Amino acid sequence: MRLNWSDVTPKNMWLNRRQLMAGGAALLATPALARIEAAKSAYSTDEEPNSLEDITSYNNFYEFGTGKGDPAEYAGGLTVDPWSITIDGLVDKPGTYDLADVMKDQPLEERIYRFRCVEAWSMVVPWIGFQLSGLLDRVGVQPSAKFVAFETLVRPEEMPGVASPFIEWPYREGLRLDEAMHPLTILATGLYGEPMPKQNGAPIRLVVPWKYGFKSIKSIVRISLTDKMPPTTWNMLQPSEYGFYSNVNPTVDHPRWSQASERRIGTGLFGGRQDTLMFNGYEAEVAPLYAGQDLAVDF
Ligand SMILES: Nc1nc2c(c(=O)[nH]1)N[C@H]1C(S)=C(S)[C@@H](COP(=O)(O)O)O[C@H]1N2
Ligand SMILES: [Mo]
Repeated sequence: MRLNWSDVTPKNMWLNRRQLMAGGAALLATPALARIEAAKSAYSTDEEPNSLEDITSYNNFYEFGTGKGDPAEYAGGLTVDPWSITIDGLVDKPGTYDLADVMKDQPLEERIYRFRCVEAWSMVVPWIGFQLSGLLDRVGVQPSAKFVAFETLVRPEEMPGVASPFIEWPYREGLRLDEAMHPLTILATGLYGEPMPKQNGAPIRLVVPWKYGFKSIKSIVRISLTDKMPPTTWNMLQPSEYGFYSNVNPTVDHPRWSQASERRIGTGLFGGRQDTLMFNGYEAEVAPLYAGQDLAVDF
């Protein structure tokens, strides 16, 4: 099932949430919530999603601090409405677009994706989002464009972490154009059928499920089409440890730790350790993107 943003606006969803809190459990099945949960995608894994509690309490979002609990503790003060995204560079229709305009006519789906952090933990997250390709098609990518660069908001008065200069803010990420256009690559605006929690990158963040989690940049305010490989935050910090591609690859270790296995967050005392899959399990879909590349060199 496909949803348009006009069917499920954040306003409706928040309204439903308020009704839900005022009216009790009987209102759980309000139409917008029920419909958004039903929007399952063929790209979803059938693995059990992590709990909302896991997904919203164990985060990396350095704009709010480096601790896993910092985003949940400090992101509450982030203003996410109004929100606009500047789309510029090698596009036919550059401009600064309101979030509602960015999402206009883009079909929303629920995508249950594996998510693998470079720190060797993983989760399964039921995202709500739309394909980045839909937005890029709408703004018109010029033939000379080869890469897409992304930037996160920098708002010191709401983001205590940006006072620390160890990252050269804004947080930046990038994809090759064919990676950006791949149907698995989404801009996510929610999870578990609700608008994106702030600690997870409200109101709109990238999700690239076959790459290490740091590629999935949060709270995006700029998308630029370029003809040169753009600088990216982790590569700028430590190029010998973090490459531009950062595809999940159990055969290419991080210089300081193995990438062969991962700890699934929330799976309890007995186990939770599992083998990491090539391209995080999305090999059939994305391996052709890298035909002819040596992934130990292009890590
Ligand atoms: N702007 C921004 N985006 C970011 C990060 C960050 O610190 N700042 N952390 C990245 C890392 S390392 C990971 S693992 C994921 C975590 O996403 P989650 O908290 O929704 O699980 O966000 C990525 N996106
Ligand atoms: Mo990460």
